[in-house]
Amino acid sequence: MQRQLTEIEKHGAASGQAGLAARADWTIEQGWEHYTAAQHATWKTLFERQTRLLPGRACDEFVQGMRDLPIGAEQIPDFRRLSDVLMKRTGWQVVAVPGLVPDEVFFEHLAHRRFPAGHFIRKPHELDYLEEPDVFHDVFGHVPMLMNPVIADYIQAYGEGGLRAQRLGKLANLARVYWYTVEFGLLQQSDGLRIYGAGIASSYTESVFALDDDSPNRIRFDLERVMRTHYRIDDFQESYFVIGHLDELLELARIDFAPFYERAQGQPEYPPGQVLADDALVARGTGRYHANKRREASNE
Ligand code: HBI
Ligand code: FE
Repeated sequence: MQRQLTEIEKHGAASGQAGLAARADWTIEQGWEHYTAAQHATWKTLFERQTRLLPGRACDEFVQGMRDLPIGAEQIPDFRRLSDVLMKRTGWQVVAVPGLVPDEVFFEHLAHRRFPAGHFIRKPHELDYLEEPDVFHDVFGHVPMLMNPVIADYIQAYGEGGLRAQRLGKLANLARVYWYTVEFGLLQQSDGLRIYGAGIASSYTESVFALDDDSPNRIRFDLERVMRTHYRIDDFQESYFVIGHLDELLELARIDFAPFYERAQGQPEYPPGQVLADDALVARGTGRYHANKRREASNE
């Protein structure tokens, strides 16, 4: 949690400017009027290349959600306008935050159908990867899926489950489920494998890697397995978990995770790239991409 606090402090400090002091729930004004032409231009660059890439890669629900929202190339979206449309569809709102917020603040928002979105946009030299959620990741990646009633309920349930998991000391287990579904999930559609995770959908390079590269494992989603699997925040995932239908998430939103936490307790945990004997494999990866990275790192 050390890294996260550092990010929070950084953004807390950054948001201190221009009268954007955080409230108790960490929300701030988006300050839409204050975006510069250069910031809108960064959005446009990201929007256009991602919009060219995603047909045939993003799942149908993502495409539909995007189509129905006031999200376009020319400007960073105004959260008030997004919320008007979302509220009517699934009862969600988008609220502005300075960046990462503390876990319990994040869960509290989600449990009340408020999606905290970073109000800042990445710098032109970090178009391809940043660890903190900015407005492009949060709005382009997450908001279209929040137009879908299943995802809408699932993410609310995650917020409620997060508060419970914290009390039980099981946050690490729950966070992995969020990571491998909401952030990096793949969906097996009848016409092929598709992206539904926001971390992939908002990343140009990972949208290609997750679907086309032969390096990562693609493994059928299994709740207890995922709870025990570490993930990477610094690079592409070594394994992606595949659901057969979005309704599987509805099931996850309904069940009590406590017995799964019980079962995972004291069981071994797995590094991100490991394949297990009883995994249902969609595709076993070569592991080449990350093996090369590790080799380069050890030669330095
Ligand atoms: N804050 N703004 C923001 N966005 C996130 O995705 C986020 C966060 N705080 C905590 C957090 N995610 C995760 O570490 C929890 O889901 C466990
Ligand atoms: Fe995210």
